[in-house]
Parts: sequence; C-alpha cells; structure tokens
Amino acid sequence: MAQTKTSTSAFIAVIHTAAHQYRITKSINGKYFAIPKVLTISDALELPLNEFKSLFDQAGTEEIFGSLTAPIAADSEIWGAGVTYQRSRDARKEESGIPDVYQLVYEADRPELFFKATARRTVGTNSNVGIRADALTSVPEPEVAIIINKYRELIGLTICNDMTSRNIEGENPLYLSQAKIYHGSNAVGPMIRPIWEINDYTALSIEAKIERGTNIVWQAQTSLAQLNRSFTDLIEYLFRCQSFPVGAILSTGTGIVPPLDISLQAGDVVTINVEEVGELVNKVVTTPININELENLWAM
Ligand code: DO4
Ligand code: MG
Repeated sequence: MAQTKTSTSAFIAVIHTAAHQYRITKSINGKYFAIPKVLTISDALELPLNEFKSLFDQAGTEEIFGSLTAPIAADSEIWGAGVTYQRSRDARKEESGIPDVYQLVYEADRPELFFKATARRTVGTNSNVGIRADALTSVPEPEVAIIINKYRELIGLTICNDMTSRNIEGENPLYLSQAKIYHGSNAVGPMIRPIWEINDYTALSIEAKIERGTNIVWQAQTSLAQLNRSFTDLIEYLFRCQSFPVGAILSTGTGIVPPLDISLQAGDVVTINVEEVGELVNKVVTTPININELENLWAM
C-alpha cells in the first residue's frame, strides 16, 4: 500500500542493521523505511536530486530495524569551511599568534576549505566525541553541514560538531589538520533534513551548549543569516578541480565559539540544535595519544 502523504516531517536517516553498517532509510515518526534502489547515502548522491526525491517519496512500506548512526556512508568524505562567520574570524584572531590570515580569508573570494573526516573518524548522535590528550584547550564547533550530490546539487542539511583543539591551531595555523582531524574529532547527525522539506533555510537558528554535570558552562546562539558566504559559493569552490563520485558533506563553519576561558573536559555533554534539522548530542571523552595501540578504539 502506498504511503499517504501527511504533514509529518520526513528525514533521511542512516541506521546500523545486522546486514549493513550504514543503511540509508526514510525516517517518519521514529520508524525507518527502505528507499527503493538505494542502500547507502553514496548510492543516493550518485543520482540527480529529482530522481532521488522520487525514490524517497515512494518509500514508506518496507520497515527496517536498526540503530540510528551518523548520516554518512563508509566511503563518504566530510569537508569543512572555515572563518565563514564574523564570530569565527574574531575568535581565531584572539586565539592565534598569527591573526592576519583569518582576517584575509574572511574577506577573500576563495573560502577556507579543508578535509575534515572519513567515516572512521565520524560519530553520530549519542556517541562520544574526543578531545586530544595532547591539547591544552578544546572546543566544539556547532555547524550546519550540507549534503551535496555528485552533480553539485544540495540534497539536505544536517548538523556537524567540528571538534577543534584550540591551542594547537592557535599556535600555528599550519597545525590545522592536527587540531581538527583525530580519532573522535567529528560528529554528524542526527539525520538529514531533505532540502525540499525546508521552506527557507537562510535564517535557521543554531544553538549550542556545554553541560558539565548539572551545570551549563556555556551556551550561545546564532543564525544561518550570519553566514558570510552562500552555500552555492561554497559548493562551487569545493567542486573546483575535484570530483566527488559519491557526493560530499560540507560543514559550513561555526558562528558560535566559546570564550577563551572555556575548554571542553572529559564527561562534558555538547548539544547542538538547528531549527528544522534536529539536535546532535555527544559526550566528550579524551582521545589517548596511544589510540592506535588500543584494541577497541570506540571503547575510549
Ligand atoms: O581556520 C580554521 C578553521 C575555522 C573553522 O573551522 C570554522 O570557522 O568553523
Ligand atoms: Mg569549523
């Protein structure tokens, strides 16, 4: 029986099942349904938007069971954009020994784009994110991430926590990759809100907080209206001289940064809310220096 269309929100969700680590589904009211012909996000991102939307619209009869995981595929690439909000520019200038580069990139035509994560370094909601054991200060970066197919079309929005070792990047911007790419440095989720389900994404609110025990040690709010670049511009630069055969996820930068005296500690809980998109919640653990020698990496 075909599903009757109601006003209930539908999301693209990825679940971990007995057969698949990253199975794409359509989520409605907490249930997950198979999408005809596509098994993974990568399958979906190989299709033009209108073809994927038509398959997504048909989903709703075959229920699938599993646990919600990050909305990615095993071969997904997650990229980041930086210094795309005034608050990010000001925070970098404050923390950096070399502040001019941030002012220059904020004003330049070409955005800062960097490789952030693979599936192996990414967790979903209600999983642990890491702070580097060799960092003195670490912060969450609450960001809207965009899902782009191989044809550069925007498919949907999700939330990314672009975890950052603040003092490592502050010491020298050339340490950016070490500050941003390590085990547990990236959280994405909880699900993807399809772009056709959102009336107007240009001013969605973004809120974040850090809880320590029963206290909120930091909270802040911004809006996508403060983003200094358009999604179209970021996508255009990301796809220059690059091919993305299975699409890409691009986190569009943070507009809220904790003050210099706030640093994440093991046990903290980071919650990020984006209007119409959802809530991403992650507990913070310390990523040990010898992580490579541990048997069960995710037991950290
Ligand atoms: O320039 C460093 C990275 C900045 C960033 O990740 C952000 O602004 O979100
Ligand atoms: Mg960031």
